[in-house]
Amino acid sequence: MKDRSVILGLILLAPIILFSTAHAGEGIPDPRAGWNELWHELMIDITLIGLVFAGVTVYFMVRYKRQRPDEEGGSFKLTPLGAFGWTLIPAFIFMADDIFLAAKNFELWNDYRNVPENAYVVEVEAYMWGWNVKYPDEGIEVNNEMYVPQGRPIMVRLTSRDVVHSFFIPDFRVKWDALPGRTTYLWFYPKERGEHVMTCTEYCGLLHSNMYGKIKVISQDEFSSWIEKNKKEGGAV
Ligand SMILES: [Cu+2]
Repeated sequence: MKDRSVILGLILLAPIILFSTAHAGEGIPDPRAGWNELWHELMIDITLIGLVFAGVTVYFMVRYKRQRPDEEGGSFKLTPLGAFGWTLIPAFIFMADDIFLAAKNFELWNDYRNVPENAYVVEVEAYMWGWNVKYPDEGIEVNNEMYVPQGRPIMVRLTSRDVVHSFFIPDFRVKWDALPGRTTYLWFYPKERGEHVMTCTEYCGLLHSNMYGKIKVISQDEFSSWIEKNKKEGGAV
C-alpha cells in the first residue's frame, strides 16, 4: 500500500516536475517554435496512448475469446482495493499527461499574449476584401503586403473597417480576429528572410477567398531602405 502511494504521488507530481524543468533558458520566446513543439508532443502522446489502448484491446480479444459456441463469460474477481488501483492508476497516468500538456499550453499562451518590448509595430485594418497595412511611425500604407525586418518581433495591431475577419499567418502559427470598433493584437517572430502568406480565415462575404497577401521578411538594411523609399514616394501602393 505504501509503495502504491509513492507511485501515485510521483505520477501526480510528474507534470509539475516536467513543467518546471521545461521552461529553463529564457530570452525572447518564439510562438512558432513553441506551437510546433507542443503539437509534436501532443501527436506523440496521443499515438502512444492510442497504441496502448489498441494493444490492450487486441490482447483481451485474443486472450478471452470464446472457446466453445455455448460458453458463457464470467466476470473477473478483484478486491475493492484492486478495483480502485486498476481504475485510478491508469486514469492518473493519462490525466498527468493531460495536465502536463495543459500546463505547457498555458505557458505558450502567455508567450502569445505577451509582446516583447522591442517589437516593431504594424497596424492592419481588414476590409471587404483585403488588408490595409500601416506603418504608424513612418506614415506608410500598403495593401495586401507587409514588409517586416528579419530578426525582430513584429506586433500587429488589428482592426476591421466593416465585418469580423480573422488575420492568419499559417507559417508563423498565429491567428486573431479583426473586429470593427475594437483593436486586437498578435505578434510573431520572423527569424529568417522569406515570404509567407497572410490570409483571412473567417468567412466574411463573397470575396473572402481573395483576402490573402504576402508577408515579406527582409533584412534590417533592406527594410530601412524600403521605408525610406516609400516615405519619399508617399507610401501608398
Ligand atoms: Cu475576411
